[in-house]
Amino acid sequence: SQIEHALRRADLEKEIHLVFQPQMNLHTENVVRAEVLARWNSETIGPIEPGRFITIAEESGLITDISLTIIEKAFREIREWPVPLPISLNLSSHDIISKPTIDRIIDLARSLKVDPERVEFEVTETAMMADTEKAIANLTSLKDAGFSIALDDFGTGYSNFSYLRSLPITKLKVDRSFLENPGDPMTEKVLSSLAGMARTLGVHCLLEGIEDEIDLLMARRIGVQSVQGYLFGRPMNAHDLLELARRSA
Ligand code: G
Ligand code: G
Ligand code: MN
Ligand code: NA
Repeated sequence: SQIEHALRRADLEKEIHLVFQPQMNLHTENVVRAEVLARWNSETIGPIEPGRFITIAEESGLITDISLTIIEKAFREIREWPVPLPISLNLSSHDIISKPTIDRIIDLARSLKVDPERVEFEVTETAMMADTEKAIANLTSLKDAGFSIALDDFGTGYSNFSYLRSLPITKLKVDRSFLENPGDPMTEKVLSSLAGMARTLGVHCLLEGIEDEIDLLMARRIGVQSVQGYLFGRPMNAHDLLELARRSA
């Protein structure tokens, strides 16, 4: 495709940049972390949505370079921040099953002197399905190196309790699709049971997709620890993120 061709020829260092979306502690309303989201502005075809270019990169074998470029950029960025705000980074399915990629990530943090305690990786249930055993082994290596792991898009897969318990995760990120019908009585029941699952597993729970006060009240009722969504901020540049973090502190 045209996008794949442009991606192959792209100067990733130059054409990919990062934006950051704040995650707030629900009780204090401080910024407690930021999710790193990649943006690709192709020199030849203009801006392409990450949902599209990440998928094409996975299908065409370009994802490893792209993921490592994003991760290295993020590590170099956060070293310069005046406050040690933690981040989370999305891993794709290929990254999770590739031991060389995982080892490279651990090396990068070491050589750039980034504290792994500041870095969380987000993985989806679907991304792990390709090879669950390898995924668990690699995520365990990341966790042993000091990184934390969040299960992204939680609730949209088929994970049962015993499977979830076998994963080296420290957080569940409840998918934002559950907030599409906040007026529906079923919404609160479903969200409560997902948050209850996090409590039973003894892991942190974040609710995504908070767009208005109604969503925020729902988050408070179901009892999650943190929230993310347009109400607190769209993905933004590092300067704006740090300013927001400073103001909320
Ligand atoms: O910001 P939003 O439209 O930016 O992102 C769309 C989708 O692309 C989300 O599902 C998000 O997880 C994914 N995405 C954004 N940045 C990255 C990235 O750096 N790596 C991977 N694997 N996925 C990303
Ligand atoms: O979980 P995932 O990595 O898929 O989430 C990142 C995506 O979610 C990005 O595309 C981001 O822009 C989007 N997003 C973040 N907050 C909100 C929100 O409040 N509403 C909607 N509709 N999308 C959001
Ligand atoms: Mn994510
Ligand atoms: Na998600």
